Amino acid sequence: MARRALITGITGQDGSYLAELLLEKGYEVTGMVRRSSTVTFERISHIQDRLTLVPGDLLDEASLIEVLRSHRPHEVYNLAAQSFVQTSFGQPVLTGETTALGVTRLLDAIRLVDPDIRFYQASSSEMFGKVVEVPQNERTPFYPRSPYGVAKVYGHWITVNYRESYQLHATSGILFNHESSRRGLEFVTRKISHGVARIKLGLDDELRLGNLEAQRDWGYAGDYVEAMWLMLQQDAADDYVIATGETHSVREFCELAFGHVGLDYEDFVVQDERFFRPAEVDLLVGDASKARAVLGWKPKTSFEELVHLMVDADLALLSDRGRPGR
Ligand code: NAP
Ligand code: F7E
Repeated sequence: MARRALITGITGQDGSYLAELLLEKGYEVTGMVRRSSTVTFERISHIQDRLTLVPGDLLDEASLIEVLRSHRPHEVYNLAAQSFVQTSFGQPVLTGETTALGVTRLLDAIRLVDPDIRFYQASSSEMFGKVVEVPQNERTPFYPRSPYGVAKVYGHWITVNYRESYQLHATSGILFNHESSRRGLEFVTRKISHGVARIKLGLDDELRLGNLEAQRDWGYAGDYVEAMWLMLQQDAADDYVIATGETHSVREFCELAFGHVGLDYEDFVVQDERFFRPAEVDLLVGDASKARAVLGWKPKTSFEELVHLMVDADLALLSDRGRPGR
């Protein structure tokens, strides 16, 4: 019998890669999608006929219970969230309702419908925020710097709490930034790769950004969804950091991305106050040695390869040759 998986957030970047991976592994994949006035299936349109899409929303517990009752998944991957840090400053309550309390609603639905379900929570390096040690591992204390980060800390601890209180197989994957050609246009990496392509093709003549000195541990989303799956195949649920172990600044990302098409970023990048945050996360770099030892996971895509694949994909997209790429 095929294993059944439910993915919340299937229309997002990670949801689309995870759905591809689980289909390859022979899973029956159900994706929960929320109501919207326009179609949001662009990232999954190439696999849509192999998926079952069901309505539901992390803000509505009854819808979660109904999805679990009617599809009876063995594994639930909770990828849905209000995931943009900048928006969380302007919409802190919505962010808390979705990204924090949404996790409890889903865990409670699992407890009621089928406590044998294995659960994955999409936790984040944003929980480390103003870091208290470098690099960050599973034991590093949290110090979030945005309503998003605060909400993810809640999501992390409620996952641990349901594991310990009700013996659920509930795992928290603490993933550092991971990117791809399917990244939302508002996140800095995609904003840069898309901006570079627009400038190269003569569609724009500048790129407005915020803090160029922020440093992140950037990996490739396709590599990271494999870690999510591996976590749910372990006998015992646990917490894992997933990262490359390298850190680079936004400035370095710009330098490589513009350089890839023969341009100098300093000729095009303009700093704009609008893109600075009330509180910043200056430096993130993860230590994924536990994931390597226990899961046998390591990243396959280098920083340079990531930057190049994103710029190439946006050039192809804007030159009208675009496909859902890697
Ligand atoms: P994303 O592209 O922003 O996708 C977010 C998904 O959540 C979308 O499918 C969105 O649906 C859905 N969603 C939002 N609010 C919802 C609600 N109330 N009910 C149901 N679904 C809702 O995010 P991502 O980059 O794939 O990230 C996946 C998860 O990992 C998120 O939880 C994120 O916070 C976390 N995370 C991401 C990273 C990263 O670097 N990418 C790192 C660590 C953790 P619509 O299409 O309808 O908007
Ligand atoms: O910002 C700086 C910005 O929005 C990265 C989410 O997936 O990863 C993501 O959160 C850095 C920040 O991602 C612009 O100030 C400069 O320091 O791409 P970002 P994020 O905030 O790190 C974590 C792990 C998550 O969990 C989140 O869901 O880049 N930056 N100039 C800019 N950022 C943006 N967005 N736009 C700019 O113009």
